[in-house]
Amino acid sequence: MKHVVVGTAGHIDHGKTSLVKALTGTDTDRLPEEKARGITIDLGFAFLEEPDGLTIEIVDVPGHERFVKNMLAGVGGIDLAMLVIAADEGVMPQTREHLAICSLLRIKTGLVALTKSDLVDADWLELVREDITGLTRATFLAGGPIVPVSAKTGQGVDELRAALRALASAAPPRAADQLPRLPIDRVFTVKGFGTVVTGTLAAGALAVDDRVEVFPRGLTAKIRGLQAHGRPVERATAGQRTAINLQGLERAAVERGDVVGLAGALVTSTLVDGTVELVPDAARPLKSRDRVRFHTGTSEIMARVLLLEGAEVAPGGSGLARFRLEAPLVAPPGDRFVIRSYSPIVTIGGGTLLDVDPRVRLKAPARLAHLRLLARGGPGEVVEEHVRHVGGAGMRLGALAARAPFAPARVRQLVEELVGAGRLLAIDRDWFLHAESFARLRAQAVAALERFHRAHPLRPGMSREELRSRASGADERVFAHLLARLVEEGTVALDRDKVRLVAHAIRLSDEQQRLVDRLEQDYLKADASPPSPEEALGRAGLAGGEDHELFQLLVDSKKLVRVKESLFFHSTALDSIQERLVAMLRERREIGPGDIKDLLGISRKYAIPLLEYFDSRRVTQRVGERRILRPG
Ligand SMILES: Nc1nc2c(ncn2[C@@H]2O[C@H](COP(=O)(O)OP(=O)(O)OP(=O)(O)O)[C@@H](O)[C@H]2O)c(=O)[nH]1
Ligand SMILES: [Mg+2]
Repeated sequence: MKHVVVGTAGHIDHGKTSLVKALTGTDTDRLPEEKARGITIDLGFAFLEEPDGLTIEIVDVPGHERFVKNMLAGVGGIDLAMLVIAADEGVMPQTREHLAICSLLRIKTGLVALTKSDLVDADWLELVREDITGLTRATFLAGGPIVPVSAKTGQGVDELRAALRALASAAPPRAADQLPRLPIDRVFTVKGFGTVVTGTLAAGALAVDDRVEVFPRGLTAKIRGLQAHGRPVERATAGQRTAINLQGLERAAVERGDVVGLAGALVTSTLVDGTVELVPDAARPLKSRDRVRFHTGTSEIMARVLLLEGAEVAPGGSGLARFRLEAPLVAPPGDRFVIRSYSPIVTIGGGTLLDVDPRVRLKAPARLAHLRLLARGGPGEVVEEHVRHVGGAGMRLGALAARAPFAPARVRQLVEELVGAGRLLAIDRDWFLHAESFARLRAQAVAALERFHRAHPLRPGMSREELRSRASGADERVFAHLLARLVEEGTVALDRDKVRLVAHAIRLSDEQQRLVDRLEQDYLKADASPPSPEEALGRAGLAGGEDHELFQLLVDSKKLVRVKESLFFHSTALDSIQERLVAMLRERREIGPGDIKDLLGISRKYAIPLLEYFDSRRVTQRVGERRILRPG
């Protein structure tokens, strides 16, 4: 089963709708106003089912210059163009504009239907044919079929159908493995069913019961039913005209231009970067700050241009540009867009989306390098560039798939290759960091540790949390990964929550060593009645409290143990106190605070904190006011 979408194009009244009717039997002008005025206003849809499983979907567009906006919504999703030119009038303004639009959208193939041929003679037909050859010379229609036809007499209709079939058969099939995306072109309600949206499924596949989202509105819904050509189907694939019945969604909440995709899968953005090119016959150059109408898919959004490579783009020229959109855009990278000037409303150019979620603050040269790589790089380079671009935060696979112009499975494959080549680093199964970002984080961490050691030569290391915020503010998972790597390679050592460079060693001057020894001796001698840090430091001729770096040195090396608040004991003293306490408890089974006072010859000031300390160390257990040895 292959679906190929054909879009009509051409000047008003040149016979597009009549030709679609002659080909398919369907009158695509449905609106009463269309019937009354004899012109097409909005998109119409018909199809041809060929015996070999080929379906040719036809989107009929209006030719009136006031409805080019609708025409753009229709041709956004087509595979081939049928440019309809009336033989009696020949090439007219919208013939040119529609052809330019199809060219800007990079439609690859198509033909010219030289219609109303019943109204002219053979000589005239030949003249018009020459004109058309001139018109299409440098376009995708160059050398393509020009089929004289008449919707009135039926002459040439079979030849036209055959030519369409040949082109459709040769058109490359659309990839069904891409993220599904259906730009909505119509919304209506069906009694008893609720909201139905229709559009051409631009990529991927959708199935009944899929959880979808209407972007950019953030509305989620379940697909209750799918229809193609008025028949229910379980699954719709790229290229198919599809009607989706959305469960639990208000009709009023959805509009043409919105996009149906899998919940959470697509990027919504008001800032996009891409290439831009101007049609050769544009009336004036494109300048930064110009306000334009930006068309992709079925949407039209007002936007301001910011040119990134010079002050202006001349007619026929091109460059890189940023568009600041006045409403959120939902379009995949790689998509083509068309721009029309704000006033007069004429098509002036188009381009390719390169980055649909660009970083706002980035120096101009870096931004240009980034976009040039996205424009010209191979698939692996493009994927790598996206991950490199986000820096130390790394990127989730889902986010990457929405920002890179490849199918999700292909993105995963490319990422895995890059991990294998050491260009990317896997934080987990679907979270990746660029090797350069990782190297930068690593350098920041090492530099922060060096600075810390220089500023605090007597401290054993930096707190892990402080390092994380100083070094980069890296995400906890990324930071854990970084630390593990640094430990593994032998650069840093981790002692509980303290991180230090392995190369760092505490070196004391003779004087510092003498003072530390003196402090330690003081605590050793004091045994079970230790001084306060202030007292001990004072006796050594130093000012300060427990934060004093020489004092901390004894705490860090575990020679002094904090029993409570600023009450420290020498560890040797504490061991001996514990031994004596345990011995006494073995003998007496239970003791009160007075007993320990007597045992150690200390005041209540020390006795109570010591007992609580041993309780917390699970040596003793409190029973009322008394202690017993903790069983086990
Ligand atoms: N003699 C003759 N008249 C035709 C032919 N095809 C269309 N017409 C007439 O041309 C007029 C316009 O035809 P449409 O098919 O509505 O033209 P259109 O291109 O769809 O017009 P828009 O959608 O408004 O741009 C109608 O009056 C048709 O009857 C043809 O092959 N021969
Ligand atoms: Mg029409």
